[in-house]
Amino acid sequence: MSTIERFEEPVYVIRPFLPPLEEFCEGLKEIWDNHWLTNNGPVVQRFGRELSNYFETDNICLFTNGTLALQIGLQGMGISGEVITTPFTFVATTHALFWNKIRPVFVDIEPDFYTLDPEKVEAAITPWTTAILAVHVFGHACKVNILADIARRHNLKLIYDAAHAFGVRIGSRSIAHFGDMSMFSFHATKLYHSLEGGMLAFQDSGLKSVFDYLKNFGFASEVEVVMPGTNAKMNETQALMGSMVLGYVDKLIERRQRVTEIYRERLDGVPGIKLPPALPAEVRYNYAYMPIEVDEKQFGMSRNRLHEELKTYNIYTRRYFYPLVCDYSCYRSVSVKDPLTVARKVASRILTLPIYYDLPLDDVRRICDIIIALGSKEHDRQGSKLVAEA
Ligand code: T4K
Repeated sequence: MSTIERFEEPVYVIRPFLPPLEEFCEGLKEIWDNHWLTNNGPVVQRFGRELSNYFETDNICLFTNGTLALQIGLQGMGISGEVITTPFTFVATTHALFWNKIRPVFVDIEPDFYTLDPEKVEAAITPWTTAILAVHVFGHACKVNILADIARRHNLKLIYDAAHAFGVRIGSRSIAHFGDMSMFSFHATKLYHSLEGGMLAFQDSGLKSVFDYLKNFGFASEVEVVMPGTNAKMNETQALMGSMVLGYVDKLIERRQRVTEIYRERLDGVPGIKLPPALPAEVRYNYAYMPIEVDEKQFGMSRNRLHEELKTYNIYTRRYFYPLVCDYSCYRSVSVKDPLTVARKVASRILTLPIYYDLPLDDVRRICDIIIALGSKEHDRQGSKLVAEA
């Protein structure tokens, strides 16, 4: 263990990709020249067209962040009553429901990819259910066909929190084309970002004007406000960054794939470390996160201890997503009927490892070696303790 050195600089779970500064400064000149900073300026409009091309649909709408996008999306679609959703997500998924006075009905996830378990979804439908809000967590595509079938049979809207799923494709189509609506986050911590930002992609083109009103105070003209909207507009600087990062996104995904391969090669077979299985062949993955599960008994130490021990090596992993959303104090009063057996187990074991574009591949190997050594050291320690006790 002593031979593996601590990282001199902190290694965080992510590090945002930034285009060359000169490129960004060059782009800023246009904004300076325009003296147009927000409120659907020319850079936002151009960025919208670029994203339409990327996602192969005109039915998109840009926002200042993903949370407001989802909140407004739910409101614009008129979702109410109960919505079946996952507790294994970032808290913003549930917050968006609550801001719309919608009751979340938490059901379990499936153990391989941590997405909503369709069987549990179907069992939780009541006369008050209006929609399913599923999350492509870590960029893992949900079981889109099965969920679509359930939604169709029960006349429910199918909405995806696709915050992690930029660049994911299923077969020949972008993941944005599945379900009635999908929300993408362009937050700095995402593989693709616009500093902060969010986007809705939707099937019903009639929703476009509703979302546009809702994100801009409901203004239809200088003298007409048609609905009580809010302010959730993307600004020109966000759009500039988003536009630039879009030019690199294939490279970013490619590089993350390489990082993931090294993690998988190195950690596969390590006792007590579980990696997600390969995704179905028709899914083009984006390598958004690098989740592992830690089995305390087999690995030798708990997930929480590994998380702490890694900090002593200057490695800052994250326990995405622990605690489950329903266990946060603000949601503890929500009645949860499903025992959430899988979600609870996963939340107690999950650890997301550093993954980002400029993470040197040797650093990835070193992170793996440190994890492996920590587990073996603990096994040795426990072994000696057992021998001593005997
Ligand atoms: N739905 C889902 C499923 C989501 O995951 C999210 C957001 C949303 C909805 C909402 O979308 P947005 O409204 O955010 O667009 C982070 C992000 O803030 C959040 O966007 C993201 N999910 C969530 C999974 O992760 P934190 O609280 O973990 O972030 P923070 O500040 O601790 O950053 C994580 C690490 O990243 C830090 O340890 C250091 C590094 N970092 C962070 C920032 C902001 C940098 O190196 N540079 C930076 O600029 O929530």
